[in-house]
Amino acid sequence: MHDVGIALVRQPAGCLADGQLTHLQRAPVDVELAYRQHAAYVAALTEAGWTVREVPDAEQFPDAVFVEDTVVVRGSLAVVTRPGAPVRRLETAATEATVRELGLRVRHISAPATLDGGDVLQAGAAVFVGVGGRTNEDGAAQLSQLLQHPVVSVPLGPSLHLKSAATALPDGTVLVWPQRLDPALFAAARVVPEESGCRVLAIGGDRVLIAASAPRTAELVRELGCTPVVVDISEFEKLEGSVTCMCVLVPAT
Ligand code: CIR
Repeated sequence: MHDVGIALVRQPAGCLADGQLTHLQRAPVDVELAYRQHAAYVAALTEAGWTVREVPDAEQFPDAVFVEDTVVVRGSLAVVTRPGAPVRRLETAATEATVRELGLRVRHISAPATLDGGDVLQAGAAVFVGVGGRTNEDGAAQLSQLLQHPVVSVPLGPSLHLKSAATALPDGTVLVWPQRLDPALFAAARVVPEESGCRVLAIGGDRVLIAASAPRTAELVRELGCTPVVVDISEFEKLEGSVTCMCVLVPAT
């Protein structure tokens, strides 16, 4: 398998079970199982050709494993975020150091703006930003300015992040969970039957990472001509995480 780029990941912390919760009730987390699930998730990325690069110093941050929220990468530019949850803001320092080591240009979202990477959906040339949850209008406007690219603001209903309700297949088709978001917001959309099923991650070629909790969507993805790569991330789902948020893909140019 040829090198398709770098995948940033971050180890789950021993205190993972203390992560932020917004919509779910706290449930017991099996941290040992979480480590194993994370290792299998990383192996799926490696198998797809990604060179895995670990962002260090995760141990003190329960939500550090959800590294996607700390940076938005587009081309050679890395926009270090200002997470909407104040307790997550210190997570960005190690991410910034890592993207600098990779040689990416670094810019920052600055106060009073807030922006979580989980609210930024890049589908083909389009950039959608979910606002009203962790990300505010200032965050969307700053991102647009830093990327020098228009962004489409999407008002969020009761979703943690935009990508809790909509993510994209390799051809740009957006899988939408219609109970949370209007599919008509997107030019090409498919509704999916399961909450976790709208959260897919295109990992190169026709491969699509998808959670084991979304078997019906995995079938749909197959019917649409993609190859579902199924990973069990049950322990991270208890903390409102998904397949999209545990890595940041930096495609080779
Ligand atoms: C949080 O509430 O910040 C974490 N417990 C979950 C973050 C998940 N991130 C994502 O979907 N992008």
